[in-house]
Amino acid sequence: MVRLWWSSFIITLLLLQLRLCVCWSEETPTPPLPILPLPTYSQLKWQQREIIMFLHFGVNTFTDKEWGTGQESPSIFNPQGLNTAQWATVAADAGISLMILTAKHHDGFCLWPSMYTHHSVISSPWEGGKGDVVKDFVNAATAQGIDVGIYLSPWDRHDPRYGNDLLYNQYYLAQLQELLRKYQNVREIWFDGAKGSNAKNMSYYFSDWFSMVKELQSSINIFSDAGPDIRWVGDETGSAGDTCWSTINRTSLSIGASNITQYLSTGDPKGTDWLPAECDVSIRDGWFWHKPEAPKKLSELLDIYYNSVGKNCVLLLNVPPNTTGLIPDSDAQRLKEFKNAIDTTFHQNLAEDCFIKVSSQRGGFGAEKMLDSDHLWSYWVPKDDDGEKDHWVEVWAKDESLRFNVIRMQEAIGLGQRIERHEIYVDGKLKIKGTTVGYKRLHRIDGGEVLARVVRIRITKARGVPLLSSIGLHFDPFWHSKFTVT
Ligand code: FUL
Repeated sequence: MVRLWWSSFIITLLLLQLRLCVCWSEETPTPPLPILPLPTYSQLKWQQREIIMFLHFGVNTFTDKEWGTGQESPSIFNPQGLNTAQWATVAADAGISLMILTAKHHDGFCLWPSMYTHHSVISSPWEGGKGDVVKDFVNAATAQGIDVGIYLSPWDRHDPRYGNDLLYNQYYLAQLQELLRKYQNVREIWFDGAKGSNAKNMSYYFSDWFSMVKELQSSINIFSDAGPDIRWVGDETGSAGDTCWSTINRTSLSIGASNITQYLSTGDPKGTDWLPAECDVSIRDGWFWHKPEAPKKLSELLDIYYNSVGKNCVLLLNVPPNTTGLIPDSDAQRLKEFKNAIDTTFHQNLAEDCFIKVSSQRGGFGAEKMLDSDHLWSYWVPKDDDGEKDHWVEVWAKDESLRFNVIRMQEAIGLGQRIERHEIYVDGKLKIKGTTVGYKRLHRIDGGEVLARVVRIRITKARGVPLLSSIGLHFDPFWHSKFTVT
């Protein structure tokens, strides 16, 4: 009797488990666990911008200098045709979603009527001392749906308080509060680490500054050599390391230190902080406008794009207004060409018309996820329990061979950056050996275009199971075989 009872008990249990299994298998498959550290919401938004416009404008525009002395008379600041709406139109035409203005550069001259100094537009003849470039800039950008950012140079060669830690930090913090209380929704604030070799000794109270910024605007991204939200890439050529992690150890960084540029450029796979890199470079030689200079050639800008955005970074491209207060036509025109070249190359993804094979896939996260328009939250997940270390994707031409010269890969960085090493084979031949991928990795095929039946992307090393959110095969008509990949 007891045995019979036991048997029916066990059978009931088994049936129950079976029912549970059936129910579970009907549930939507869940995403894999993330691998820390992860980006914040604001960092993700920032990464998707890809290109940001920088505007260096101030007394240097009128003195033909890069670093003002701080002794400039405000009377020289007189941009008679200043038109911030033109800046915003140039940015909008270039597809830019964020513009950052030098509210104050190293010379200390303020482009807004700060109540804490007279060294500003108040003392200039422009608009009879009643003008406010920062206000005009914010209004013009907002009118075009463009977000704004502010550069407030810590190094100040004009203010007499510079060199007195307490007084200058109070002054600097007062101006931060002034700007961030007046202008809501500032998306990026730029803390520059530059300081001349003969500058006065000065300790900046960074912790106070950063806390104050976040108190006033919690969704802002703070840029500096050491973050806390965006890091400098370590050079001003618009170029990231071939390996570029968005992760790094912030404790190894300090603002203004010259011996960390290599670490800034590559990041650190073991880093405990999510701190993606921004590549700042100017469309001209100088940061400020100088009459004899001309904008870079389109091919140079495209090299910069592939070396920054194409290596998991955001490009911060400086386009300086001239003494009239306008972005020169030559630069506006070059920006349009730049946007047009990028659109032409990437609007068509040849992989969309191909057969896609993958090494394995977790239910609900198939290969098709790499071909939709969501490059963050829709992704392919290989099985992680099949003992297979080598995960791969193959793109097979359906009819005619594929003609392309650019390969695009994107990781689902919302769940952490994972890929450490990858290889790309074209018709069985190893064409590319790469390392990190991150938000976006672009490979231009050395030697120009190829015609191929099959492209195989192998992920040979990753932190955990790799997650690809998008892949693409593209044809860049501006990429010629005479160029070599830098
Ligand atoms: C540097 C500054 O010294 C340059 O003048 C420029 O503003 C550049 C973006 O950052 O550190």
